[in-house]
Amino acid sequence: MFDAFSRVVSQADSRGEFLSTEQLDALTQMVKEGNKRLDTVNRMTSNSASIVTNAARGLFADQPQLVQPGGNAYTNRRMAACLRDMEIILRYVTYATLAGDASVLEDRCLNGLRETYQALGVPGASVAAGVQKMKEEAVRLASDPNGITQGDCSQLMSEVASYFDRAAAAVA
Ligand code: PEB
Repeated sequence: MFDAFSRVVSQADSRGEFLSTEQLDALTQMVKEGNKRLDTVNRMTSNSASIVTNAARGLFADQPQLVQPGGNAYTNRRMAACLRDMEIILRYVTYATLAGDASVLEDRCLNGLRETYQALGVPGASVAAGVQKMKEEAVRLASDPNGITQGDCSQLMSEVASYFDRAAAAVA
């Protein structure tokens, strides 16, 4: 599991080289803009319950067969498992956002998830659709200009979006 710092250390060490100016400049920028990252993680974390439930509602509105008899989210047991899965994925996206690196998400959450869903008969494309809904809501909440210092967060928002996209692509 890497963060943005340990990743460049590992890369430089594997070549037996000092850190490059480009690497140091990129990390300097990341530190300078660190408050944006922490605010984003904070907003996703403190709104996690509503991000999950709204995305799930949207998913079941679009794909009502999931909650009808025979559907994969039918019965409270499966519904609970579904909401929990979405929460787990969101949690790992917040970790990746804090770390500035996708490896924690890849290694601890997405690795083998497609195979798990195939074995369980959980429709991966539907999970991916739910993840995309969480992405929209998380980016909307994180980029809300109300009550926060103003600044350009476009790069950070596309980074956050890319973590959700990775999760969706891993199961679709
Ligand atoms: C992954 N999900 C399920 C299981 C596992 C995961 C390992 C089987 C064990 C269990 O039921 O608890 N667990 C989950 C995860 C990690 C982990 C992401 C990462 C670290 O450890 N059903 C739907 C929707 C979707 C869904 C499309 C969006 O119709 C999910 C939610 N996951 C779902 C369901 C089950 C499940 C299990 C319904 C239960 C399937 C079953 O038992 O029939």
